[in-house]
Amino acid sequence: MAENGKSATEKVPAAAHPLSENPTEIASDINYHVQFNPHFSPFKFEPEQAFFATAESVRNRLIKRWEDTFWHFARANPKHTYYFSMEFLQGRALTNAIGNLGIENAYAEALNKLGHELEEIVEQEKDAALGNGGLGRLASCFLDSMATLNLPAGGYGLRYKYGLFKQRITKQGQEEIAEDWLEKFSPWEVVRHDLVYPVRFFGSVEVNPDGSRKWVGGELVQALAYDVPIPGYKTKNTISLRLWEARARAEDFNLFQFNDGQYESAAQLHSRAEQICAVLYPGDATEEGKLLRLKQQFFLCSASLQDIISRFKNRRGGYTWSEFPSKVAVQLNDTHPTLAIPELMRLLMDDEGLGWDEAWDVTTRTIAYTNHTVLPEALEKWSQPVMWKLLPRHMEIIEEIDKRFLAMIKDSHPDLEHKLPSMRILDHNPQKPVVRMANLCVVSAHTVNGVAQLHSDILKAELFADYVSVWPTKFQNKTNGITPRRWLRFCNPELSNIITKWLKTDQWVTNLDLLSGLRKFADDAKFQDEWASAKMASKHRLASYILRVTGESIDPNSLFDIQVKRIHEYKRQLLNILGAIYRYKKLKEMSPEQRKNTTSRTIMIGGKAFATYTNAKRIVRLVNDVGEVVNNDPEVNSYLKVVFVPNYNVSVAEVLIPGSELSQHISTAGMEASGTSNMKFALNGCLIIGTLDGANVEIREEIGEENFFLFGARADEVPRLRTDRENGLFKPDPRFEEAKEYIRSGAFGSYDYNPLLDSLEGNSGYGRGDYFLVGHDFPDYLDAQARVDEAYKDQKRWLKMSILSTAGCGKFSSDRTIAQYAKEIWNIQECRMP
Ligand code: HBZ
Repeated sequence: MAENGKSATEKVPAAAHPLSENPTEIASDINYHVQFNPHFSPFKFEPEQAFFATAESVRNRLIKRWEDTFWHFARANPKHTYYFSMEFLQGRALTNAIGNLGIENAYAEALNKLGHELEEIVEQEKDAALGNGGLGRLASCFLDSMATLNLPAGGYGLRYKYGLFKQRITKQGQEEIAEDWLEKFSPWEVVRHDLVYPVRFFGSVEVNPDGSRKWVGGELVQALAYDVPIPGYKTKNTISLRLWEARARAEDFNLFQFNDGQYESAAQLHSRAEQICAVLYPGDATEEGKLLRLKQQFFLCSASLQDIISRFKNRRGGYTWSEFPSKVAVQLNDTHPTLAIPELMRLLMDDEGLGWDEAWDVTTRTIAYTNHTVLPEALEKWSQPVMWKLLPRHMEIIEEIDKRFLAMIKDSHPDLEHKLPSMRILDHNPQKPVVRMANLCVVSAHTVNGVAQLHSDILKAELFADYVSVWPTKFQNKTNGITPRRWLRFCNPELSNIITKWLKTDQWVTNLDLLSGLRKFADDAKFQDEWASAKMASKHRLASYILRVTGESIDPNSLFDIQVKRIHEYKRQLLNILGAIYRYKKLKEMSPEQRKNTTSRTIMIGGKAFATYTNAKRIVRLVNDVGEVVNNDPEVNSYLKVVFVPNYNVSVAEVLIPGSELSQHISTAGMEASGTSNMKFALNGCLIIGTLDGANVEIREEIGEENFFLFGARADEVPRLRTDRENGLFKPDPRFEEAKEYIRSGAFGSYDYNPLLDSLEGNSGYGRGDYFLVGHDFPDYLDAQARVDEAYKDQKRWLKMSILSTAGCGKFSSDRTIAQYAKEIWNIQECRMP
């Protein structure tokens, strides 16, 4: 900021900004970008060129609001939240930006004048897939809500060159291809050449003459800021997602070696810096892979904290460190950014000269932690030797936190002393000494939250139970939410228009509770008709999409049944496909007359399997193999189709969800922390078949149990069922055996599915014993599916259930979630631009 607190653009009257909403002027602005901001050869104005020029034109509008928001926050000087996340699954930005600015029609008309269709131009944009699943998409929904609620808040992440891989389906199943979202460039990001911070790795710790300690030597890389604007809906507030890129310094390029012909070693430090932001989740089977992941996490934490501290020190009116927590809130999106804890301690003590107690007070009042999983294999544990090597000073600090925690428990909670081996941060197991990141978070954060009520209850009763008596008020629940802008208003314009028409207001877009006003029309024949046509329009769009990407033609009059999410055994895509196999077998056994009485279904399954997760990849292949047989079976294929939707990502979801009628959220109870696609589907009038898991529980409460197809064991029954099974007490249902046997018979090709089927057999053992209870829940699942078939035959009843699903989704707006974080964890207030 300049000394008088004004920006350069405030002092000098800005040149006329191309902010007109007149389509002719917008068209000329787009033309201007084609001509004077060229990225392609002249005279080319294909959809791709039109996309980049349109995006740049839209971005310029955002830049003005963005800068104004920045100065508004700087002047008002409110407390600010920083959301630290290794993932942001932003998807495409164009529709969202013009939608939030309320200028869709003007841009559509402008593009028409230039010979293009907006719908087609929008499709040119590559998804920013800097995330892997629910956790990353949640972060992006949260940014949208923070901006819309005018909160002083923003996100920090990494600018991965290759985001989540692109999935190609071949006869062998899934193939991974690098996703080069930056192949050309991103029209949305702005590089801040003035925001560069040094980040160090390795080295050693030295003692200063006064006894204080400092971290010296090692490898130095630079973090360079790239900002992405996040516009709020119907507000001028535009906040930032700041993504760091790792760079080596020019002086690290060894010119001497290069001139000597040693090209690779000359650029060694450059290539090591580039590795840091090369890919999201590099494989971590090797030691190098683990080290790289840890480097990524530290790089995010260190750069972001240096940036926050620099802003804090430069703010108006000076500062004292004890005030820091009343100006800064840091939210850790799972344990991936846990190193923010020792890094903040280090910066405060070693760079700013605070003592331990003062630094600890500031750190613990600043940082809060969200847990997204109870799966033991997903709870991060870093090897102590690796940590000592990469971050020696941080390990000293972590040791001290651990030591003080032990002393505190021995002193004030002696009854818990026997629990210390599992409660403490450092696990000194001589075979495998590790740092338990979740424990470090629980000990250091002022608040720990789960992401749905059931999940938060499980955290308190199981995973973090021992800590509850130490800090009874530390644990909270914040049920996840989704942004109604992207996930209804923009992805489903037909349904949105009907909702606005019948509610006589579009205020539901920012006050989703208003959807409950639709309940009174649930039986209205006219309303049901309109609802059905909107659904049909989306089903047609989905059918064309499926035809385009798979070559499979599906019937919009069949029931569209969808399960899309990361492929994981606990999410039980296997239960779904076994159900489909059983259905196919029964259809084959029926007479043509009997088949006519069945409900025709199109089962769509999509999702990516982590490259090294073998069973998940077998599931992908099985779905494809089943589809190959079923879809080409003329006896049956007008009653059943099974389609694997390739390369599931945010923009594919935006086509699938509006066209869905039934969606499957069928995880083993207690294992899905929340789920968020369940909310997206229900919001779009799709019925759910599901277990009592994660947010399903609350969705069912909100929309009414009669509108939810429930089945399966409950979370509190799961441990007993597993023990029963270990004791040989499980009696499989014959239908389950029949479905598995059908696969073994070779009905779906010769690929060896035994390793996958074996996981469902036996009573215990690694990869055996049906840990996820597919066999136990199978009969109940089939019964629930039979109830679905019956319900679908009565379209009036089905439409009513569909309307009531949407009407009950008010609670699941991320605006509600973020308002709760703001009030109950961050203590921040809105700061709206006039
Ligand atoms: O976070 C998901 C949960 O599985 C889901 O239930 C919840 O709705 C969502 C948002 O709260 N968790 C993830 O997506 N987790 C990861 O993607 C992940 C990534 C890297 C890891 C571990 C987990 O090392």
